[in-house]
Amino acid sequence: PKTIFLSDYTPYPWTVESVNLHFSLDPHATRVRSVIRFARNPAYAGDTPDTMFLHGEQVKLISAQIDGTAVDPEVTGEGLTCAVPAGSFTWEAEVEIDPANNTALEGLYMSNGMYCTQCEAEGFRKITFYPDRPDVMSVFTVTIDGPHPVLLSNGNPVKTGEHHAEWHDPWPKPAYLFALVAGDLVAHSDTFTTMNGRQVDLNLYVRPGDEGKCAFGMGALKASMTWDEQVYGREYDLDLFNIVAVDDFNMGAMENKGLNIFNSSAVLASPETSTDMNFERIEAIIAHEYFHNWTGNRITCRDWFQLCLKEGLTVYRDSQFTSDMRSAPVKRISDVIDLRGRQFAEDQGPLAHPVRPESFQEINNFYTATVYEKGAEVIGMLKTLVGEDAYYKAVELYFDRHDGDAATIEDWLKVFEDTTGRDLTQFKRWYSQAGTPRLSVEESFELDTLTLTFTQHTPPSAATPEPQPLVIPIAIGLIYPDGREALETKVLEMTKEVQSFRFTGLEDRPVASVLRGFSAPVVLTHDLSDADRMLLLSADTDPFNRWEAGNMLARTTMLAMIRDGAAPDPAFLNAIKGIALDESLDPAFRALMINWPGPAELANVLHEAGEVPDPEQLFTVGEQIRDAMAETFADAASDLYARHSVSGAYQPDAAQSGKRALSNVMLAFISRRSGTETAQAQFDSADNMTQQISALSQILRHGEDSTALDAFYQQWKDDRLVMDKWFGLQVSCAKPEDGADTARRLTDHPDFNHKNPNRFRAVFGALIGHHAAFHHKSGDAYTLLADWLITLDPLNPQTTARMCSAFQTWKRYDADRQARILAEVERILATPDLSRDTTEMLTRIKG
Ligand code: B3K
Ligand code: ZN
Repeated sequence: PKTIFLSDYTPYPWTVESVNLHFSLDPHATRVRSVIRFARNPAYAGDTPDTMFLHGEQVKLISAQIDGTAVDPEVTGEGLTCAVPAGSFTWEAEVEIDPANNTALEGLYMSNGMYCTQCEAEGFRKITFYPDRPDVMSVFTVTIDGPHPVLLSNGNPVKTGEHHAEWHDPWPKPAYLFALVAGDLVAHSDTFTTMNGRQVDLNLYVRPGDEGKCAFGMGALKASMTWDEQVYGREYDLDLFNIVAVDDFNMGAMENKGLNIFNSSAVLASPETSTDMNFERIEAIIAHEYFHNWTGNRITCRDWFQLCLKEGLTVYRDSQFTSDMRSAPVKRISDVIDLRGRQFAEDQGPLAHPVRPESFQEINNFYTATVYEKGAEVIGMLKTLVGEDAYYKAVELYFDRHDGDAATIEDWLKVFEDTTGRDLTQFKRWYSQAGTPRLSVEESFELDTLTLTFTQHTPPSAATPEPQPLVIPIAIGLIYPDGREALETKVLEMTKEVQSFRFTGLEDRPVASVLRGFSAPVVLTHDLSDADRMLLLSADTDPFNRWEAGNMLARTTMLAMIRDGAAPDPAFLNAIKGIALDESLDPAFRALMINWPGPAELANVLHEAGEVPDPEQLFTVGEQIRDAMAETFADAASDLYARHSVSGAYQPDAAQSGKRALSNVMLAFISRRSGTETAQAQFDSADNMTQQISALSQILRHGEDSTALDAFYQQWKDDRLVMDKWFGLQVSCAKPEDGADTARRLTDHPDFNHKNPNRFRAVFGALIGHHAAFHHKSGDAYTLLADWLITLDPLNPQTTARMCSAFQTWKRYDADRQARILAEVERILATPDLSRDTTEMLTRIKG
């Protein structure tokens, strides 16, 4: 396969002035006619070539003309090359495609009888011949003839009717933002009046039967539109905003201009079928896709290496939105847990790559936690460094200066340099260096002065063999032993490899609260005593570091159990209990405080310390902790459970879901000690999915029979999204030694369908997420996953390649597990005609 390099970028020799597309829909023989107006690109250095290349894959060329004269281009598997005139010209072509056989779910495909598209990153070339690159932007007019009542494309409707529709999108866009939908759909409609008084029609299109699952998503959309006006001054720019829900989708959702397409799991919600976590995720994804209208669509990316320009910024914006809509500390803590779980694993293993990668074979493999989540952290650091006011000024300049552009990270940083006068050359290393920086701090105290000496070090990786020092914003505060704050949050700016900061005029030696709010995505080593951590746990004014103090104590406790079989310290367990009982604290925050590090995090910590994690032992220690917690809460769990049960109508808001989170942790303790009676009662009386499934999971873990599981199946067998939960939960709740068998048995179930990514991920995502089951010493889970990846690859390379990352941590484990994983990786790689996607992932993972 060919490797593409950032350094090889050259502009396309032509601009595209307009695109007209006509679709005649047919399951196996859709005809696409295109009329594309090309002109010479003044930004192209050198002579315009006399042949033109257009991307095209799996499209059958029926006829082609240039300026009305038939031409006969040379067509390969990647596209076509055709002689062209020197000046402007019009390209016309007719092609045929086969949406019904498109199982890759990229380009135009079918899902339950409806037509839909997914073009990002390079799917438009499966629809027709085109310069399918993000820096080629054009105005699209689309007509559709089809058998369906609802026919949609981007922009504003010119004519809509049954069986024929015409759409015009006035905003120039790259082809990856093109979308088309046709189906028997029903709309949940509303309107929004923008800050300048323009009325926008909003529709959420769903399959008949799903109408009752639209209200929440619509509310989230309107809240997002208001928020983006108020916080970023961004107004919506079309008369219409459509969202369509589809059941077969490779990821969460897609920000196509004016026609967002969503995985139904990322938009459909009702109290009976969706959990609190589902609601929160849906709200965030709707916001994310909506925010892309400015950060992604109005300003797009020059090339795919700049992906973080739109994704990092848009993730940052959606996290701000969630913080504003819900609890900011809870959102921050959850984001950091997620970052450490997914992004750190990636950045510390063979798949490590910079936030802005410098080469790739298959761009779909780079929609990663590093590009998205670390990309968002980099924006957060920039904001911390320049301050809130300068941040919003710079972003405003970005919108003014680059509206309509296909921009770069250089453009993005330049608006900050121009706004603040800062030189961001060193800061830019966050975009170009792979690897998680390690930050350590040494303290010394003399008279009234505390000196903190920081050392930074980024381990070299294949992607970045010689890392240089980064600019690290370190937010710190100081707490006196009596709990008073000696210094409010202050941001230190570290630029050197080793750097000291002094704090004078102190009454007493304080405890330093370092990296407040997790102000940089680093691994921090700070040798605080347990007593100091206990002080921060009880008195830190920064909620993130309060949680972090507990998390570090929990880690220390579990590591001591793993290394020397020590018992957990009752004083610490009781401190956690004290926090859980503190009614002045947000229940959601308390639920997070009771949470212990999971096996994947511990495996990572052990690996960092040069030790080999034993998944079986990690599982046992986790069980011991849960037993010890259940004992500690023996006299409090029932009361806490009852006190935080929610009465009245279900609301998916932060207040109610926090209560349910806390009470369901108590339910777990109760079930562990006293059996499943309480869980069964909750299951029987539940009027919402959060309560029902929390109860079911306790029954599966601690109960005897499968009555509840079967009842759940009977109740929900016609609801795909709920059935995904039914599949996943059985794997998550299985004993480690039964995990692979449970998953295998579920793949034989008549409702299992590997072509549906949600169902495939329900089973295998749960298996991969069940650390002790996935890494069971038999190696069964490795083999089962590999078998199914081999089966899925020819059908859906994108989802297959993504699931391969389950193997990325293989080097952490013992020789036997390493050999087993490697054998499976080799076996997959040896499969004839393996996709470029999967080949690239596994080759990188092997290292
Ligand atoms: N931009 C899309 C992701 C497309 C992934 C293509 N493999 C969704 C998002 O980030 O909003
Ligand atoms: Zn995005």
